[in-house]
Amino acid sequence: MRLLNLFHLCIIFSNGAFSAKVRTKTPPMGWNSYNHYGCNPNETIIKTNAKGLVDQGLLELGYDQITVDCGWATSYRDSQNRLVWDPQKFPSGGPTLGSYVHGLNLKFGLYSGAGVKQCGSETIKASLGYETVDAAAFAEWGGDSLKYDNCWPDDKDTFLVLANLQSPMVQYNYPENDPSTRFRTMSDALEKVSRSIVYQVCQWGVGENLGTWARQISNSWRISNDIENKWKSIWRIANQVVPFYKHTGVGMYADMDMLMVGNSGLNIEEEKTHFGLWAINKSPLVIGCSLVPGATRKESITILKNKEVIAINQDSLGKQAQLVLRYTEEEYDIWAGELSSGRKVVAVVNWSNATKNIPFEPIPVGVSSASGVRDVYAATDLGSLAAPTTYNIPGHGIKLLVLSGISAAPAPKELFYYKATTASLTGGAQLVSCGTDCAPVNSKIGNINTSARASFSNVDAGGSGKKLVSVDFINYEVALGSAWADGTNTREMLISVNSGAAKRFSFPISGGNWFETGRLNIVLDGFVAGAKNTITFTGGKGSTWAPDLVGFAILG
Ligand SMILES: *[C@@H]1O[C@H](CO)[C@@H](O)[C@H](O)[C@H]1NC(C)=O
Ligand SMILES: *[C@@H]1O[C@H](CO)[C@@H](O)[C@H](O)[C@H]1NC(C)=O
Ligand SMILES: *[C@@H]1O[C@H](CO)[C@@H](O)[C@H](O)[C@H]1NC(C)=O
Ligand SMILES: CC(=O)N[C@H]1CO[C@H](CO)[C@@H](O)[C@@H]1O
Repeated sequence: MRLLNLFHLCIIFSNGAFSAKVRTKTPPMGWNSYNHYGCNPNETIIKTNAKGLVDQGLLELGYDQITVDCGWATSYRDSQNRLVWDPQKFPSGGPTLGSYVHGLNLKFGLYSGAGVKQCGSETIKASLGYETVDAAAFAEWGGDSLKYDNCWPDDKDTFLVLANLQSPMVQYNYPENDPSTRFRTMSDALEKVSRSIVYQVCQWGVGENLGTWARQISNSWRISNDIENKWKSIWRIANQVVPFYKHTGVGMYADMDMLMVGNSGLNIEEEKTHFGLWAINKSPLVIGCSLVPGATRKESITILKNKEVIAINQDSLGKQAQLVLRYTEEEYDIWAGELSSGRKVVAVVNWSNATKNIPFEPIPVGVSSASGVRDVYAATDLGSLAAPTTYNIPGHGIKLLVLSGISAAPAPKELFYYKATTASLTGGAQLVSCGTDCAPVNSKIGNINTSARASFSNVDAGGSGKKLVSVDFINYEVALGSAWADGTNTREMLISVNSGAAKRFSFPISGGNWFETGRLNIVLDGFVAGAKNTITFTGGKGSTWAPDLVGFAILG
C-alpha cells in the first residue's frame, strides 16, 4: 500500500504538482448513449452500438470507449449498499455487459453523479455519500472510465423548490467550493481502487475557476451546459472553451460535450465545423449518434472517421488551440494551435450562413512561411504559403489546415498600451478596482452598455490606417440556465476609431470569474499618425451589457 502511494506521488509530480494523474494521454474517444437515447439506455442498445462501432471500423480509428449514460441503475441499493443495474433494462447485468464490451476490445465507460440521484430521473440513485463503495463496484465491474454528473446535488428537494423556484435536479447556482468537494471525494475514491479509471467530471462549469480545480482531480471536465442538437450550441460552446487553453494539457482536457454529428440537427458543413472545433480544442471525441448499422447517414459517419481530423485531436502535445483573431461583422474567426513536429493547425470558421471568400494571413498565427499546407477536409495538399490568401468557405463551414515546414514569424510587438484607468467615462460606465486581479491593469470598466461609453484620447497607433488591436476584457456570462432558450455567453461591444463607423465585436468567455482577463485580437481601421486618435467603446446590443474593459494594446 505504501509503495503504491509513492508510485502515485511520482506520477503526480512528474506531471506537475497540481495536475491529476494522467490516465489518458490524449483526449478520450468513444461512444456514449445520451445524445441519441437520452436517459434510457438498455442492454440491446449498448450491445448493438458497441458492435456497430467495431463493425464500422471506428475502433481502429481510436474510438475505444463505450459509455452507458444516465438511467442504468435502480432506485434502491443492494444489501452491500451498491448501485444496482436495472434488471428490466439490463437483464444480464452490468458486469456481463462489461465483459461483452471488453470482448470487443472496447473499454467500458460508467456513469454516476456527485448528487443523490442521476440526471433525468426522480428516483435512480447516484453516488453522493457512497463514493467509496461505488468506486469499488465500478472497478469490480471492469469500469475503465467514469462520467460523473452534477444533478440533485442535495436531497433538500422540497425546500429548494419552495425557496428558489428552481428544479432541484439541476441547480446552476448551487454553491461550489473551490475545488468542488463533491467531485474531489470521488476522485479520491477512484485513486484508492486498483483499476485505472479515467475520471470525466461533468459539473457543467457551475461556480468559478473550473479549469483551476478540475485539472487537479480529473482527466476531463465539461465546461458548459449540454450541447443541443442545434447550430447555436456550436457557437456557444466554442465561445466557452476559449480561455481553457490555460488549463489543458496532456491527460487533462476541457470537455465541450458529446458530439451531435449524425443526429440530423446540423447540416454536413455544420457537422464538419463542429467536429473540427472539438478536435482542435482537444475535447474528448465521444460519438453521440446511433451506430446501429444503417441508422445514421453515411456522410456523418465519414466525418467521424476522418483520420486527419482525429490525428489533430490525438496529437501528442495535447495542446488546445487558441482564438487568434475575430471578425464579428464579417462573421469569421481564425483559430490556431500547436501540433507535434513543429506543425500548426489553423481553422478559419465561417460563422455566417452564406458561402464567403475569407482572407487569411499567415503572420497573425505566427507563421511567416509554411512549405506544406494540408487542407484537411478536402484531403488535398495546397502547396506552400508565404503571403496572404483567400479561402472560399461554405456557410457555417470550416477551413481546417495543417501547416508544416514552418518558418516562424516573430510575435507582433506591443507598441502602446492604454489602461482602463485612463479612459473618460459616460453614462453608467464605472471604473472598478480589482486588487491584484484584472491583469495587467488591476482595474476594469464595468457597466458599459448602449447608453454608456469609455473613450481613450491621444492614442498613438504607431502610424495611420489599419491596426491589430488586442482588447483585454472580462466576460464571465457563462449562460447556464439561459443556454436552453436564446441566452448567449458572448457579450457585444461597439468600437469606433476617431468617430468613424463603429464596428461590433462578440467577446467570448475570458476566464474563470469576473476578474480574470481575456485578450481578443481584432483589426481596427481609421487611425491617423501620431498620438491623436480617439477610441470609443460602447455597448453593442439593446439592454444587454458589454464585456468589462481592462485596457487595450496596439500591436505593430
Ligand atoms: C431497448 O430499447 C429498444 C429501443 O427503445 C427496445 O426496442 C428494446 O426492446 C429495449 N430492450 C430492452 C432489453 O429493454
Ligand atoms: C441567413 O441568415 C440571415 C440573417 O440571420 C437570415 O435572414 C437568413 O434566412 C439565413 N439564410 C439561411 C439560408 O439560413
Ligand atoms: C445602461 O445601464 C444603466 C445603468 O448603468 C441603465 O440605467 C440604462 O438604462 C442602461 N441602458 C440601456 C439602454 O439599457
Ligand atoms: C462572429 C459572428 O459573426 N458570430 C455569429 C455567429 O453565428 C451565430 C449563430 O449562427 C451568431 O449568433 C453570431 O453573431
